[in-house]
Amino acid sequence: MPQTSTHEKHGLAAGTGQAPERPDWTIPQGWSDYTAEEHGVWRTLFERQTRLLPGRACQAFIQGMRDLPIGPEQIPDFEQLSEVLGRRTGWQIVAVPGLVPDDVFFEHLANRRFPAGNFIRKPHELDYLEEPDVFHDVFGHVPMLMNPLMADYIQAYGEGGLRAKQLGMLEQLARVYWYTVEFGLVREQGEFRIYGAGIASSATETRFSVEDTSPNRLRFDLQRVMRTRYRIDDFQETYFVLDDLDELLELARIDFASHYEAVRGRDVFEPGDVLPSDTVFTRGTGVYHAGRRQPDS
Ligand code: HBI
Ligand code: FE
Repeated sequence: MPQTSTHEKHGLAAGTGQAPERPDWTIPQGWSDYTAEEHGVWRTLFERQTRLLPGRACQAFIQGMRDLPIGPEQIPDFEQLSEVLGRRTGWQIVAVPGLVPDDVFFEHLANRRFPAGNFIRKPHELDYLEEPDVFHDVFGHVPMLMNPLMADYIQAYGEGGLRAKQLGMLEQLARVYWYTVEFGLVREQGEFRIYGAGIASSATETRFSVEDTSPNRLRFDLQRVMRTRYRIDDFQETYFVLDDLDELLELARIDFASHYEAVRGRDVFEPGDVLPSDTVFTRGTGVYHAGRRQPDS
């Protein structure tokens, strides 16, 4: 299977059966325990992505990366990252063993702590993994956390998470996170640029998301996105595009409650749907996913 999302298990209960030592699920990063092979995996992934991202990732991503103590030589040390990040936007990186339960995740984000997996994928799974590892979490997410707009937006997501759960609208909120923080595109000088971490940490989806003729690229619309299912096991069929990263600030400030009520109980859209009400930047051919569907028997 080609590289896709690194969040295969998003939304599922994490860490089944293993009780965490600390209630917030954090663990020491254990930096000195990384092996030469693990640092080597980081280097391979790092070099591949840093070649691909100029001209495909948005300016904020490139700039954030430049300003961080991240390089090809070794897996970054979370304390060093947190020092630079903290000075810029007040965020910290904390180590976790993998996916953590939703409420634990939200509590961290609401307090400007980004939980990052401390492990790295194996050499034979460079393009596919089930849980977010240190490459996805650090390379994919941390550069955008250097940006004040994203910094506020993800905190607001954490704060909104618990409320969404109480309102029974966690699925709707998770779709917004998915189509922004993980798989978001933004227009810059009339071109599509990546800001989503799930794309930025994937070599194949980096190209697919901005260059391929198969996916739809639609103007981001909050209620539309709340009603749209997503793919967790393959490239997205549709990307939602912001006009500007400033839109994240609006999203961070508005109260989602009235939007939940507006979409509650209404039809849900499939990942590839294009609606008459959509602003369509590119209408996808759908060829990629058509070729991957099981033929009717
Ligand atoms: N845990 N470590 C980690 N990383 C995530 O991105 C994550 C998580 N737990 C739950 C979760 N994401 C999502 O299901 C929520 O955003 C809804
Ligand atoms: Fe992620």
